Amino acid sequence: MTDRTPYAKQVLAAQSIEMPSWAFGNSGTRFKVFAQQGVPRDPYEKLADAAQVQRYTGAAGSVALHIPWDKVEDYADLARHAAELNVRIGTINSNTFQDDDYMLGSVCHPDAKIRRKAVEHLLECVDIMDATGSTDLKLWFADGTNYPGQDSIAGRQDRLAEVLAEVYARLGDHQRLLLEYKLFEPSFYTTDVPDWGTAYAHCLKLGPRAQVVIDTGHHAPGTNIEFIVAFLLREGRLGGFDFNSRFYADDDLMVGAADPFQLFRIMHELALREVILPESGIAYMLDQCHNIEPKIPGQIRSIMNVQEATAKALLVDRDALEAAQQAGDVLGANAVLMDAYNTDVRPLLAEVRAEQGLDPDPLAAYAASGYADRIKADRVGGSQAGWGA
Ligand code: LRH
Ligand code: MN
Ligand code: MN
Repeated sequence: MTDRTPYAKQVLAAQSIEMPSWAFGNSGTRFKVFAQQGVPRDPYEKLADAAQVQRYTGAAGSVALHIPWDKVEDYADLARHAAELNVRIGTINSNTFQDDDYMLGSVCHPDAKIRRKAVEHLLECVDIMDATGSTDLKLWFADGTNYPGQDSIAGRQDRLAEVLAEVYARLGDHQRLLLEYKLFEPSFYTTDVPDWGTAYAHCLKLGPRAQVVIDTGHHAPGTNIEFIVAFLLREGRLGGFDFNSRFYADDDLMVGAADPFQLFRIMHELALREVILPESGIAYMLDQCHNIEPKIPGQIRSIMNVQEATAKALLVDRDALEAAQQAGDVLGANAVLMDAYNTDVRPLLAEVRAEQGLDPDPLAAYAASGYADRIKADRVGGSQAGWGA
């Protein structure tokens, strides 16, 4: 049996997961946003909090922005601030779902004037990418309908295709368009980008720099997400992930909290193809809200959960797996996977951290730092993540 530990350690030391700026602001459900003390008052402070996660995990090197939640005067200055804090600005997420104008949709709206407004916003997001050095534009559309007959299903696809083509044409050669799908919500009858197939078909028409984003909370119960991962990877159209976990719908809970085995199965498909590291071009992001738990520790825990699933996936004995598969040894092949999943990788990750000069226990180190008390004292009147704003 090959000792996969040195290889796993090497990959884990270089892994980087992107944090969402919105994880650091107040958030909640449509019933209530619970305000926590010390939350950031502006995007600069969100980056400062994100930098704490990077400081204690060493595996969270970038922060996704959401526009206009993270609107600032000078985006180049925000990027400089990020660099000083040892983080980078990552994906730029557009927001065409919170204006009254978008009641009947944004890029699929029947009225060309509303579609134009949405396109202008998306183009502004590309300007922000230019200013911050971000390479990825992430599009999620809340567009859809609530009632049969409300609008033309096919007509809405035509409008969507037209808008996507205009935005794609504006991208630089080094920039990508990442299209995210979601089964339902806020629309309940039709959703204009409801699944990976629809997203994939639009991306194919656009060109190679259009790729699909998998938000792990955006599927019907029981969906085999690792199949989608394997398929899109094979086609070169897997752009990235919005990691989170769900018990029911789009719960946005901490990744790996609800179903760590599913996260492992996803990471296994990625580990097999050796696309865990940033050079692979796959954007590994968290898309979560910490409604009732403290936010910085919530992000630290999430990063650790991804690291644990990754470590287990990297430990899968691929030679033994392949041999069992070739031999038609169903139970043997399954056992190889389960052996890796059932390994306690926490000591291995503690070693990886210690070798990087980090505390082996990121949560304890953060708790001991006194940062949480400092921000509670210093910041009064923090802002909301955007949800319920
Ligand atoms: C939509 C979504 C999308 C948004 C984010 C805040 O449910 O997953 O990625 O940008 O939540
Ligand atoms: Mn998402
Ligand atoms: Mn979501």
